Amino acid sequence: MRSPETARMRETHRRGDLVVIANRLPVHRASPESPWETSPGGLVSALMPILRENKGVWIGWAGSSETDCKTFEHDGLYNVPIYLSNEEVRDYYEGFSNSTLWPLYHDACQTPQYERRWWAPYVSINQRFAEYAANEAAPNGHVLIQDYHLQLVPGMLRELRPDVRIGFFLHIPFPPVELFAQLPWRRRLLEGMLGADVVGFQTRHGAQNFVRLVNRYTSHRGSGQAVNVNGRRVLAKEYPISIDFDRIESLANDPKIIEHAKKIRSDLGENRTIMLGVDRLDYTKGIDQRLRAVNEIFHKGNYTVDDLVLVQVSVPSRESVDEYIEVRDRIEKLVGHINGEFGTVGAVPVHYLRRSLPIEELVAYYLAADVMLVTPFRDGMNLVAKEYVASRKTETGVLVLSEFTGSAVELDRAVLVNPHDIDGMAATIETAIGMPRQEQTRRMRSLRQRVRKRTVYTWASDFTHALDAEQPRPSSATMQLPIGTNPPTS
Ligand code: GDG
Repeated sequence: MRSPETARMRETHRRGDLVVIANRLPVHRASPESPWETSPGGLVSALMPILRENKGVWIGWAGSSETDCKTFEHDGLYNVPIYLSNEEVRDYYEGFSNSTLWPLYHDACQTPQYERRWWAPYVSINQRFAEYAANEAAPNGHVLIQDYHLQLVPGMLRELRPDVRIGFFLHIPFPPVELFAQLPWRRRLLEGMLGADVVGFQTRHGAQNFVRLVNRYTSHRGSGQAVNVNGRRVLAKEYPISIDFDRIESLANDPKIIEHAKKIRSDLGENRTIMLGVDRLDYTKGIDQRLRAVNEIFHKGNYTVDDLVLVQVSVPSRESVDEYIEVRDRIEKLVGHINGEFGTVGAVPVHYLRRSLPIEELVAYYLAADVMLVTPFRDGMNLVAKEYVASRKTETGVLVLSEFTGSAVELDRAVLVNPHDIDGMAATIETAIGMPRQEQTRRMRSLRQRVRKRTVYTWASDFTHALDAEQPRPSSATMQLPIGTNPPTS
């Protein structure tokens, strides 16, 4: 039963008109006694603004240390935590989501593991999320399901609640037929996604791959952006995600942050060119190749440690997955190698910060950086690239961007690189370092126009409008869940 407090909050907030389901809640806390804090990360950065405005509900896992699953409000948003046991985290999250799907969808840049024992937990956790959502969504409400961890939820939720509008958005790339075909569970995943009214991707390529795969591996037929699922139309389309441009720009205008940026510059050396990398510590982000390219630049000898410095901010991520431990070791060895070889007493070529920084500090680094290095092997979008651009009100600075990011589609005036080509990348970074001010401005002005024009608000409004535009669902009232399946929400 709901507590009177929960019922009151639900009434005042018109709770459940917009429900977001994601693997993680958008908040975390150090211990059950500590206060909740908003978490960093692309998904959270992208969705918080719309939810705050719509007083939404967010359903997600609260993290391993949270066993007491009660609904709570934080920062204007209802959080509905889902409990996962240690074994479920191992199999559904670290296993199927992050050791099968994540590497496969990122061009198999690490070998995907196809462990049969991870599939059943993936199915049952998806079912749990679907049941929570069925319980939380208001009649005819909107449910936005996020990302690769939850690809079966659209189909499962449609079974439970045919009245709600279901949107599914994939934040990571959707792979081409030849790669997806490897998956032993390919048909089930495609059919799960087809439970949505709108299936959104970061790029047109992703949407096209999806329709091709549906035609090849399911009994349904699609053409262009539409798939016919037993007479129901499913829209498969690109909705490139973005950032809150005004928020980043106003941080970049904040005198305290500008002061902080000046301090960073004077600490690092006024005459040095500052290069910056900001990433989750993930093997897809190409941090090791970036370091190899920087190593190559110092080797070539056109620049010394007195001319050039790289600040690499790496936010720890998925630290219990083996491949993440390995990439961290590789990166830390490379940093040690470069600093050992090219550093002097009092100056090192690479400053490596393995921690999450407050957004204000991050923007101070964006302001201080002359050259921003965003070099993933594959990335759904990459919001860091867009945040750098939004911070550069002076229209100076150079964005070096991997052509394998979703952002490269819109940000084609960046300096594009192939992260697999270390020599090419080193040469291109040297060009960026030496780029005349006029050329920097020409490019940055155009990049800023692009990012300003399509913000996270545009993304949210395009996606939810598409959801509204799809044919109306049968107007039945909320379906009752079978007795015994109602999850404990309060
Ligand atoms: C996935 C997809 C897609 C980073 N360090 C700190 C910090 N961040 C924030 C950045 C940015 C976000 O995290 C990172 O976003 P990305 O887009 O680069 O990457 P993923 O986390 O991999 O996100 C990606 C995204 O979803 C959205 O759809 O673009 O392709 O992989 O907003 O600012 N924030 C703070 N401190 C840090 O140290 N506060």
